[in-house]
Amino acid sequence: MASDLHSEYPLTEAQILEFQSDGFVHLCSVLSTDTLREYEESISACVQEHNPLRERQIQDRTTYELAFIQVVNVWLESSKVKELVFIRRLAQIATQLLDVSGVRLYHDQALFKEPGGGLTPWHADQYYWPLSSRNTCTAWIPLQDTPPEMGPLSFSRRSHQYEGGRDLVISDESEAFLEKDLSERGFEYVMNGFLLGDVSFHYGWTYHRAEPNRSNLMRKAMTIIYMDEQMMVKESGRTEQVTDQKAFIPGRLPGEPADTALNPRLYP
Ligand SMILES: O=C(O)CCC(=O)C(=O)O
Repeated sequence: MASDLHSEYPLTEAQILEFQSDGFVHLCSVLSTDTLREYEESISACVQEHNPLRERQIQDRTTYELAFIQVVNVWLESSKVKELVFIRRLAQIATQLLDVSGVRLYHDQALFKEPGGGLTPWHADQYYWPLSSRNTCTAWIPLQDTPPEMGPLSFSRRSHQYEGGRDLVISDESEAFLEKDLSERGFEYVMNGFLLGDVSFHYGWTYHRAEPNRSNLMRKAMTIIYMDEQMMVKESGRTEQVTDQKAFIPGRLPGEPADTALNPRLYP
């Protein structure tokens, strides 16, 4: 097992402040290329086995389905992938960025954008989450170098402070509304390529998107979603949040801790 899975990554005060004020941070050389090559194979095998779009012809797909192949809680499918999701270094970074005492897993997802795959529309993840506070973040881990033409994750700087559009599901409508609204309000669009080993972290309320994959290679990314270890389940009438609650915090009711067997504490 690679040593970077368990040692800590020294974050500077400036990087923590950048995350908290911009809503995201792009960190370089967080994981070694050897580590990622080792895990890429296991994640790809799980995506191939559980690909929910296998039977869906391109012309029949929705915008969401054209954006990526999505497989959730991959750690439950493979002990190898579980090693990566439980990686101490990433959970330590999430804990420090969120400035909390520790973090639990909300869930993980592999997001593979196919060659020629469409854009990921503007959205904020927390729209979907029945969670009581904003202390959540996602680590976006590309599994190969991801230059702009492959559709790296991109962000709207400081948009986690902005509440407009928070009732929009990922869709053509969220893309059209937020593209115009965020730019008219002066939020800066930040799109940079990633090298293998780079990892970005963004708050659950930070608006983000990804360009289409214009290359002829699969854009493979693994994501790990962390939440404050003190997180509670929030009362919600939103269908997507009720669905998420059943899938990712099964058996817990609003007002109870989000600490089921699917939400192990990953740090400290
Ligand atoms: O990988 C993508 O295209 C989108 C990823 C995303 O929305 C996320 O990780 O929150």
